[in-house]
Amino acid sequence: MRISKVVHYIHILIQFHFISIVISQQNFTAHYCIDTYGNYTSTSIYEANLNTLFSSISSNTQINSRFYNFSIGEEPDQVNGIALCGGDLAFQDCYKCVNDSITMLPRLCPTQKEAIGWYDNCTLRYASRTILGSQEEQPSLMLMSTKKVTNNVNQFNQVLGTLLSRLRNDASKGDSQLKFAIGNDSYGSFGSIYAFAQCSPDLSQRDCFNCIGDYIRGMIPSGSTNNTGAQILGPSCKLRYEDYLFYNDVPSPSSPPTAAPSPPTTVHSPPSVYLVYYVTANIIGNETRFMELRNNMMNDKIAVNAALGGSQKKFATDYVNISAFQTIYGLGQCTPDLSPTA
Ligand SMILES: *[C@@H]1O[C@H](CO)[C@@H](O)[C@H](O)[C@H]1NC(C)=O
Ligand SMILES: *[C@@H]1O[C@H](CO)[C@@H](O)[C@H](O)[C@H]1NC(C)=O
Ligand SMILES: *[C@@H]1O[C@H](CO)[C@@H](O)[C@H](O)[C@H]1NC(C)=O
Ligand SMILES: *[C@@H]1O[C@H](CO)[C@@H](O)[C@H](O)[C@H]1NC(C)=O
Ligand SMILES: *[C@@H]1O[C@H](CO)[C@@H](O)[C@H](O)[C@H]1NC(C)=O
Ligand SMILES: *[C@@H]1O[C@H](CO)[C@@H](O)[C@H](O)[C@H]1NC(C)=O
Ligand SMILES: *[C@@H]1O[C@H](CO)[C@@H](O)[C@H](O)[C@H]1NC(C)=O
Ligand SMILES: *[C@@H]1O[C@H](CO)[C@@H](O)[C@H](O)[C@H]1NC(C)=O
Ligand SMILES: CC(=O)N[C@H]1CO[C@H](CO)[C@@H](O)[C@@H]1O
Repeated sequence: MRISKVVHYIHILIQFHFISIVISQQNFTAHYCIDTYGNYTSTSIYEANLNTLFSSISSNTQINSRFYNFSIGEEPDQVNGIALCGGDLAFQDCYKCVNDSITMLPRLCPTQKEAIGWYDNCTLRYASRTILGSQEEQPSLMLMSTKKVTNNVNQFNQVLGTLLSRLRNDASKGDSQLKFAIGNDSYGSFGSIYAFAQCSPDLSQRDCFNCIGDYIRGMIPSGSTNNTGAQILGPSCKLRYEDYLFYNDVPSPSSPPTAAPSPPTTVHSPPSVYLVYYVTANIIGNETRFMELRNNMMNDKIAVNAALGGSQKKFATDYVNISAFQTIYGLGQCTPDLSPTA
């Protein structure tokens, strides 16, 4: 899990009352346990169906896929699931990630009929309702590098914008097994941008295009950014860019061939400090005000208070009420050996 190499985090958590969220520290990058569509008990048919499904996956050692779509049982106890790996991932890494997911997710969400978990390498979702083919942009989370582009910000944004819209086009033109694109470009002599876009391949071309488009706008709200990296993880699509090579640089990602390829070589530079935003639903009301409240809390209160911590603890939490029913929760932490300005 690449994100586990991130030593310093700032988390923001926006919590709605109808959904329960747990941040997993060591395993998933994040996961959501969703009880909106019901709960199950430990002797229910739903649980039996879930277990049937999991054992059919974990006992299968012949999987040549990066997209798992499954459905077990009859309504109202039907379990529908989708697991999706990065198009740059070798099949054996994909299988391992899916196998890890089916172990972890029901453990973390032992009663909720619906759940979603993201690893860097794969996403697992299951639900009692039909999820195949439907474009869903929430729950999602955004992670943003706190490292800033300081030179040629305009050129950076121009190159980034062009690269992301190219990947949006390329990914949405994929087939029913793979909707995925990676690419890189450089801005002048200043640096490189590497980017990754992927949709669940059961999405239509149009839905994929829209999903990635909305995430591009979420990532670059006013059409301009100075973050050197960011990513948005969602149920139906995933978008990420960094100033270092973070994916497996496969020459021509295509539909899975019949034989599993050997694992591609990977270069991972250590990521920098990350801001993490968890968003469980579309922002209700004034988005500008939301961003303002969020940024003020993170930059003025949490970052400052965490930095003021001693050599044993650099940690701060805070929250701000947006309205009577919507609250932003924030958490910031550095390893305590860092200097306050780092
Ligand atoms: C994720 O995939 C990479 C290859 O891209 C692999 O090296 C790594 O071990 C995988 N991570 C986990 C937690 O399986
Ligand atoms: C599921 O259980 C939680 C508490 O365990 C409860 O708050 C929630 O309302 C339940 N959901 C449904 C749809 O019954
Ligand atoms: C899948 O996960 C199970 C449970 O964690 C483990 O026992 C099994 O060895 C895993 N299978 C593979 C092929 O990794
Ligand atoms: C894209 O990345 C590859 C591999 O790191 C590198 O060889 C190539 O020069 C890069 N291209 C641009 C335009 O940055
Ligand atoms: C999902 O699985 C069902 C049943 O196995 C299959 O008929 C269907 O074609 C699959 N859909 C996709 C998009 O792979
Ligand atoms: C990055 O952009 C923000 C908002 O536009 C601005 O307030 C900040 O000063 C910029 N940071 C750097 C290092 O340029
Ligand atoms: C949204 O919030 C911003 C900043 O608080 C404010 O300037 C703007 O007028 C608000 N827009 C609406 C439609 O209320
Ligand atoms: C925020 O809302 C909660 C619950 O609605 C309330 O208890 C708390 O006092 C509010 N805090 C502030 C700072 O307004
Ligand atoms: C691979 C890994 O990090 N597994 C951890 C998942 O989380 C549990 C409980 O927090 C740990 O015990 C595992 O070691």
